[in-house]
Amino acid sequence: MYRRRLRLIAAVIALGAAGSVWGASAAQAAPNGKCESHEVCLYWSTNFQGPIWDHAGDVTNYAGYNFPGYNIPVNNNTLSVRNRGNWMDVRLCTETWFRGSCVVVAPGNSIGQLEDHLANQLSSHEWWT
Ligand SMILES: [Ca+2]
Repeated sequence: MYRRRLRLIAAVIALGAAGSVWGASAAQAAPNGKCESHEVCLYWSTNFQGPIWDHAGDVTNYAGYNFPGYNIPVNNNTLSVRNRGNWMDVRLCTETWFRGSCVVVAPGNSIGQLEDHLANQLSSHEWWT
C-alpha cells in the first residue's frame, strides 16, 4: 500500500510539472498495433508473432479490447509480452484489477512464451515501481 501511495504522489507531481505533456501521453496510449517506446506489448502468438496489442497506461480489464486491425479479443488471448517502458516494470495478471497469478517484466525485457498458468489468461496489467 505504501508503495502504491508513493507511486500516486509521483504521478501527481509529474502531472503538475508537465501538464502539457499529458495530452501527448494520452494519445500514445491508444493501441495502434505497433510496439513502441513507453509501451507494454502483448502478442497473440509466441515469440512476438501475430497481432500486437500495445498500451502505455494501466488497463484494469482487457475485456472489450481487440488486437488493432483484427477481430480478435485480447482478453485471455496472449502468449508473449514485451516491456518497452524506459524505467518501470509492468505487472501482468490473469484476473482483472491486477489480481490472480501475475508476472513482472522489467523494462526492456520480454517473455517469448508465457508459462502455462499465464498463457492465454492475461486480463490486466499495471506499471509498477
Ligand atoms: Ca503503439
